[in-house]
Order: sequence, then C-alpha cells, then structure tokens
Amino acid sequence: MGIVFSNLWNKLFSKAQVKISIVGLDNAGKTTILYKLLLNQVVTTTPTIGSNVETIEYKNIRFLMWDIAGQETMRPTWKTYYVDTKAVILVIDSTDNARLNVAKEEMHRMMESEQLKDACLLVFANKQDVKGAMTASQISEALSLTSLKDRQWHIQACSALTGEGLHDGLDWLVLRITGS
Ligand code: G3D
Repeated sequence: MGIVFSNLWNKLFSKAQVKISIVGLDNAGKTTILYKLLLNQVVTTTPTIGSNVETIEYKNIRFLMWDIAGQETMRPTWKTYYVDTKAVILVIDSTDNARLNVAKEEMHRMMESEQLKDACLLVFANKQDVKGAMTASQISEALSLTSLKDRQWHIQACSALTGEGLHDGLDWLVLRITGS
C-alpha cells in the first residue's frame, strides 16, 4: 500500500504545483484526512480560530482547507482562493444527518463559481467506521450529485480514523488530474 501510494504521490509531485481545495462543514474530518494522507498518522485536531483558510504545502501540492459554512461575512473572499484549483475534495461527516442539507447548499453554491468550472470533485463520505453512518449512495442522493452538470465527480466511502477508502479516493483524483 505504501509503495502504491508513494507512486501515485510522485506522479502528482513531478508535475507543476497542483492546488487542491479541501472543504466541508466544521467537524467533518478535513484536518484528520489531510494529516492521515500526508503523514499517515492520526493527529489530535483543534478547531481553527481566527483564520478561515488554512494552507498546507507538501512537495508540489498546495492544499487549501476551509469550512464551507464558515462566517458568512467572509464568504465573498473565498472566491479569491478558487483560482487555479484543480480539484475540490468535499468531506462529509456521514453521521451528521442534521447538517447534510447545509453541506449540499454550500457545495452547489461553491461549484457554481466560474473559477471552479474545470475542477473535478471528490466527495469523501467520512466516518464510515461509526455505526449507523449514512452510506455513500445515501449521501450522493442527499447531495444531488447527479444534478451536477459537466462535472467529473466521484464519491468515496472512507474513514480518516482507519484510513480505509482514502487511497481509493486519491487514486481517482490522480487519474483525473494527471490523466494517467
Ligand atoms: P474538521 O477539520 O473538518 O473540522 P477534524 O474536522 O479533522 O478536526 O475532525 C473532527 C472530529 O472528528 C475529531 O474528533 C476527529 O478525530 C473526528 N474524526 C475525523 N474523521 C473521523 C473518522 O473517520 N471516524 C471517526 N470516528 N472520527 C473521525 P475530536 O473528538 O477530536 O473532536
């Protein structure tokens, strides 16, 4: 698994810098996923205070991470971050039925942005290790992913805690970005 993963990673790294936006509601698991992917370790996360967008540079990939239902007044400034984004990773907390509609609205609003018209969308249906979590197909339906027009998208069930599904999702992303 490690070798396969590093081969995929190298494919991305050998190219010019790629910008990926990781978005989702607070508590969805964005930070945990990012660190699990980059460092292959689970970290203890703390909510980000004072900053709406966190940037992590790793080799030739720039990850921009933010809560899509962040402060409303800050929303107009997000557009400036979309420029040159090759892919959007939307992280969904599969146990959070109550806020799935909020995530849906914010995701559709975001994907309508002109700057993101060519970006592909990977949805991580996270926290699958939790009993009673919604399935990827239930989430796909609730988010109306099929209504996204002219968009390459994929939904992947995963658990940031165990790491299951993360590499499969990344696999799809690499294929979309590098075309190989
Ligand atoms: P965020 O960056 O989207 O705000 P975090 O979310 O990565 O900070 O994660 C929020 C909480 O969800 C954390 O728990 C984290 O450990 C937990 N979490 C993230 N992914 C998973 C998962 O796949 N399964 C389970 N069971 N929990 C997950 P705490 O308790 O630290 O708030």
